[in-house]
Amino acid sequence: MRIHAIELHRIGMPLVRPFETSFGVQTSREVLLVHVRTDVGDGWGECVAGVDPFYSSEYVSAVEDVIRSYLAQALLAGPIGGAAAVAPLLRFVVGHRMAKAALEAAILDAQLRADGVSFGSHFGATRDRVDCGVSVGISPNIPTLLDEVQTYIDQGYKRIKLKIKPGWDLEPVAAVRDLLGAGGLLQVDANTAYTLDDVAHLRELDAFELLLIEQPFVEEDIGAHAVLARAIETPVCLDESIVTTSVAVDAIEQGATSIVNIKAGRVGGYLEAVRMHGACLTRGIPVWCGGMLETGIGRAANVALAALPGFTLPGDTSASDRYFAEDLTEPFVLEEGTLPVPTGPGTGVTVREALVRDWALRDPLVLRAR
Ligand code: SMG
Ligand code: MG
Repeated sequence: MRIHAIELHRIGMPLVRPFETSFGVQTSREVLLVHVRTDVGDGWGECVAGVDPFYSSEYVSAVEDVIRSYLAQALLAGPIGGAAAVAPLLRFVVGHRMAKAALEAAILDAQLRADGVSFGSHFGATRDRVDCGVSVGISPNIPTLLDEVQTYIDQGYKRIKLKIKPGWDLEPVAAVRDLLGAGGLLQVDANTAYTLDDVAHLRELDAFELLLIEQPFVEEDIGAHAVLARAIETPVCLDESIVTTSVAVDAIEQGATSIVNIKAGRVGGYLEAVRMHGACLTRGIPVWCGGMLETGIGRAANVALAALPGFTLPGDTSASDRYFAEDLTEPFVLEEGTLPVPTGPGTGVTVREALVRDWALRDPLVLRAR
């Protein structure tokens, strides 16, 4: 495959409601899209990096810069062996996995569209619909939180995830457990807001029969999560810490994570995510598909990934209307708590290029071989 051009589009999309986590409040999604033009056709990829380096060290402007300054030329210089060749070609740059993942996704989309193969078949999907959970931000107060959760229950979501932080944990979790009743699937995500000093406090979450607690400590402190996992009954699940398959295997072996949140952007691409799924499946470790407020482009690929057999827990694969009044592709609509796995070639969705233009925050950056 020969890549003629890599176009970087920066789009702003308002969120239907603010999304608050332990590290900040977001009211819009500023997203970087990669459009590749190749000799076999076009492809689109979405970058999961946020506008600020708060969830991860990567952020949109850094992604744009590393693609422009380093990554693009490695792909434009000559013919490449398809999407599988992208990660090896980009290994000379340390880290920057979200940037690499977006490039790989766009190239994979172009390749699979040309081959007439869907992301799901290429990954090894074994289901045609996936169970969906929803991530619920930190609320101004408990009644507002319960109203929001009730809306999602009414819509049919199969699992609720609550964002927590010190000062917003036991009380909201108790209230939502009451609302859901004993059998309702409930989990929490701290986005690194706690430290080992909080172990006794976090142990109090054991009373609420949670599916898991996600990433209580900073990403580098995998050993601290192993300490917590020994001290509490609630399963510990790593998100931010898990940046490669070998890190995942190491964290599993240390007892730091008994469930893994897989996000393709965080691990450098869907192909690495599929490898990570395989490593977890072999070890009997359940996985679920994380989310990064994706537009329909990233959501389509996530739903395909979540259809693999080891994804046994509902993912943060909510419907388009959880975040956006209008999506960049045909919308993903929840049906009985599930979303359909796209079956068309590539991501299987069509990018509404007029919207990409309407919502552009600046002119696209077009990169060609030097
Ligand atoms: O796409 O529904 C989604 C977002 C799910 O909570 C979610 N993601 O740590 O898992 C996580 C967060 C990271 C994004 S916060 C900007
Ligand atoms: Mg998380």
